[in-house]
Amino acid sequence: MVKYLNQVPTKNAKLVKWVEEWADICKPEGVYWCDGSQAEYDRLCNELVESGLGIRLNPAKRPNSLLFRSDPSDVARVEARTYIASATKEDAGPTNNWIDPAELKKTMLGLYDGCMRGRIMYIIPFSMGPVGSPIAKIGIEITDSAYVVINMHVMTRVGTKVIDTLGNGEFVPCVHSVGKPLAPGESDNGIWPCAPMDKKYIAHFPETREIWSFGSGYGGNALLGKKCLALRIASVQARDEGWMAEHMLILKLTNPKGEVKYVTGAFPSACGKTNLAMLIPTIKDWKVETVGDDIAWMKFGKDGRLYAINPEAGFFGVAPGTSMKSNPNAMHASSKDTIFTNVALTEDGDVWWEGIGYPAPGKLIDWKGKEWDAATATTPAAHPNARFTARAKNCPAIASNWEDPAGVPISAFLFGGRRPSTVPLIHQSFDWNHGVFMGTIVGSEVTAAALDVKAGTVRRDPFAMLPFCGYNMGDYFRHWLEIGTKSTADKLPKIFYVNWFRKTADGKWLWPGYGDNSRVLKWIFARCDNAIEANKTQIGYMPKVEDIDRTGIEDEVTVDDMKQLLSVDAEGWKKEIGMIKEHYARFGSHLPAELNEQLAAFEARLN
Ligand code: O2Y
Ligand code: MN
Repeated sequence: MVKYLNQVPTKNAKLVKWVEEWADICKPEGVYWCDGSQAEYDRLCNELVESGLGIRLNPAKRPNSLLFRSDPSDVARVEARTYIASATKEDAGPTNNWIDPAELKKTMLGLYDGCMRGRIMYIIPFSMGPVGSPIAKIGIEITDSAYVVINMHVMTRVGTKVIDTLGNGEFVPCVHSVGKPLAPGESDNGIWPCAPMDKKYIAHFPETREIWSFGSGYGGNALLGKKCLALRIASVQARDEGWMAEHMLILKLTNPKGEVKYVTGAFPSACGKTNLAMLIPTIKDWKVETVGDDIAWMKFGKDGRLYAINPEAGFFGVAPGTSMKSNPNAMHASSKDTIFTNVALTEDGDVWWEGIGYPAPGKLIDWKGKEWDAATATTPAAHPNARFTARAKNCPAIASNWEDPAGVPISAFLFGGRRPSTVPLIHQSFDWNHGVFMGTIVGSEVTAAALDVKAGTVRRDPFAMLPFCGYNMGDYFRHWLEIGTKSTADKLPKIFYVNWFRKTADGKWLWPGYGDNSRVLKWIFARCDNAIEANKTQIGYMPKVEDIDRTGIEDEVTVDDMKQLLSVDAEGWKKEIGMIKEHYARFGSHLPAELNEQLAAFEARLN
């Protein structure tokens, strides 16, 4: 018999039955339906602080903000424990971990049995996207973690309004447990609950659109609306329904005349995606505003253009490296109402991390809860994947129309990676299929010897979707090609490849990056209007040196630097061809013929 702690807010019989079935399996102390209110958020924050899991930061420094420290085994997404349990291994493709869904469900049901003993089962109704938007989707997450509930409050739209919109409709069922039942009288005692690594599972069942997560309380493993629903499951829905679920930022670009264009961008991790989404232009009278920093859902409008929404409501940003120089808007967004995880605590109750832009103010408590002194420390004070969970509405750069339920019309797609050599600052595809080819070869150069790969090797991350595509990536390439047949070239976004990370032969950065990336966005804006000529090269259309606005940085970036940044490194690309062939070989018969044609044509242009 289910013990409800508050009133069941829905008459959706399928939803109530599903919740009661899971309550029977997980055996929580009680079941609580989240209403998404501020009062609920505040109460859960207070309970988390009283339980010793959360630390309330000094309200004079960080109003309404908490700090959490996770278990050292539970600090990031775990790709090795993330599964696409589709009907066949071929459906998951060569880039995903696959397990037979029946076998995985059997294993996980064994783990879920009684896993919530001594805990509350929270039911979180959430909308990915503005509630009621035709592009949005509703999920229901069951979790035994109050930390997950408060993070979902920030990252998604939660509560009664979602239940009302759902009515008797369909939802994506998401089940999460930290995997640490409590014995009678036992409590967490301020220790982050989770299960050992070999018991952690982040499982996706694409055919039934289900998500089951067990054993981790951290980020993408536990906040199931983000990577699990909005990318892995949504990518499958998008394939089946003719739309796009992409790992892309969305920015709004306004020129000095007040004309607006929207741009999305897919970049592998550690390429400054959040920084680009929030950049402050260094060129006069240009404005960049943020619509989203991580995920874009795009559908065709009646006019044949692609319209994007940001399915999220907050930012789950990496703290280390975020500073008033690299991203002032993220610093402001996280100045209040923020949940910090695995950053360091200062003596006066504020937070600190490596790369925050000023030295540690005295002694700290590090992310493991130990005393930390910059003078003697041998380990970082904040975990490198420490995070801030901040509300989008607290970001000064958030666009006034970021929640438009119709979405915003997209003029350009950007792809990019960290490429110290070969790839120029910017080039534009000849057409849609050539742009898709560019997306398939996205990647970053691996430099760290410790990663057990040859330095200079490019780690491919097609469309920055490698860990997030819920089906065979070869078929996902096909889906991109098909999207290009659904509209006309004048309506489809133009496709660009950018590289902010080009270095000289002696290892110096050629491009200043950050706010100066607006100079490249200015060229993109003009190209979208067909308002500027470009050089046609073997790799695509490229700017003339004088067409990248260097006003104010002429000394820092010389004409010679620009020539290097905008040159075609034919020898480098010839070497790249071999690597692309190896990369494509992984997809076997699932690789669309059009991409081999693009590759052959590229090779011919280079010779
Ligand atoms: O490590 C995690 O759980 C978070 S991963 C993440 C968070 C925000 C945005 N993007 C990512 C990512 O891995 O792409
Ligand atoms: Mn991401």
